[in-house]
Amino acid sequence: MAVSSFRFKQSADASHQNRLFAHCGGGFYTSCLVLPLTLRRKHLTNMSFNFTTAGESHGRALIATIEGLPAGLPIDQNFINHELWRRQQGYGRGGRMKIETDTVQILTGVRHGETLGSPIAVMVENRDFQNWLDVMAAEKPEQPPERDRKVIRPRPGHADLVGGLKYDRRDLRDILERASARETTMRVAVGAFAKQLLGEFGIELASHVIQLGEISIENREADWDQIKAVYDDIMLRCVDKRAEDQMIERIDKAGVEEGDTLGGIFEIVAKGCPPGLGSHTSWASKLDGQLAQAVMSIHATKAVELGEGVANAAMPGSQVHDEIGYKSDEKAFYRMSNRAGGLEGGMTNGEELRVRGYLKPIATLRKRLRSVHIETKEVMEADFERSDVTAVPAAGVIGEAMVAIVLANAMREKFGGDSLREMKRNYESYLQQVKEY
Ligand code: EPS
Repeated sequence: MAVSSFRFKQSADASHQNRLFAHCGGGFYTSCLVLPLTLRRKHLTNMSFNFTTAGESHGRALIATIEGLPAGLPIDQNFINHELWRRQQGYGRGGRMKIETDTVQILTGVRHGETLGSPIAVMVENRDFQNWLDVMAAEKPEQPPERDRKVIRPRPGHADLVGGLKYDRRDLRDILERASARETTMRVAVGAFAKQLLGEFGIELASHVIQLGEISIENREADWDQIKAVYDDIMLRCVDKRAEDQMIERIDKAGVEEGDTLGGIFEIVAKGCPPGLGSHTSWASKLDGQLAQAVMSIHATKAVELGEGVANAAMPGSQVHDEIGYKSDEKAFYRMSNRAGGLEGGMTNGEELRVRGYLKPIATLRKRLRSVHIETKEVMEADFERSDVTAVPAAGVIGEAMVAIVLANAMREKFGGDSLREMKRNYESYLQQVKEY
């Protein structure tokens, strides 16, 4: 089964611990030094947030395992299910979303509503699997399925062809089942755990759609309250209702009249981050780089922007950099603007974090593009079954999850602790240090 994993490299602290451990025991531990970094890391500390997902789009179920949450974190299953529900909303989704009602089952690592500090395993069943029992069976069928649902005309823009070449599969379903954005269900489930950790420290996330196809909201400087107000919208999670009406019309035109698909831009905002998550000291610890990788890994995302990064490239420095002020009553530094999107030197600076993802249009088109039959090599139209016209609002929810995961990891690396109480103590003491600066 195909497996994707998202594992952060170790922090400076963790590598220090490894060195200490390696030196205290002679021969065996010294030999540990030559093991791959992640292998040593994994067995020595639980101070980073890791997850792995597994599952095919029409297979029996989707699975995720999570490591690195402290013990004693309250977990609300209703919240996880609500986040899964949010990912399924949005005007322009296809027929599949009418079949699925994604619901999480927590299999391990949580007891009586609190984490145990042990690995957590979660599962979401694919209802559609009942319609794919023979096609997706794990065992080799005695007779070929009545309808084999083979994919042999790769879709331009999808993983089909290059995946088939690389993995040497002659039915491209073997590629598309895992390349499908269905996998993001588990990222949202994992992100809901990350959000619950962050919530304990007053960090909240939300997202909104700022562009769909060529239609953009008028004022892109939407504030937190406006974005939070559309958190549960079922249409496009757009703060500008006039633009949203136009977007809906555009989706109807693309989907019904043209058989086409649309991309767009979503923005994620994280409020309440302390200054100093991430680090300027090495490329891998820079939080901006981690955020870009995490959001870029969302299906169909082709560009990531931090703050006003794109517009800033065309402006003089005096109009770009956020001037620094100080609030004596709160003993806190602040920025007079936030064009940097809350990040300086690869670290959070205490302002709102703003991350944008740019999506290309979905690659499964009713208006078929030219492709080549992988067996006969004849030029013909690409395969099509059913598709979403657009998934920009869903991508925003997935983006929230990915940003939450990056932040949860940064919080675990900085504040550690085996229990939530210990982690909170470390956090409070750091805030005091910042205040006294
Ligand atoms: C997807 C194709 C559609 C989408 C799917 C992603 O599914 P199906 O092939 O079953 O019609 O609905 O997204 C989801 C199932 C989901 O949960 O988001 C694709 O090819 O990527």
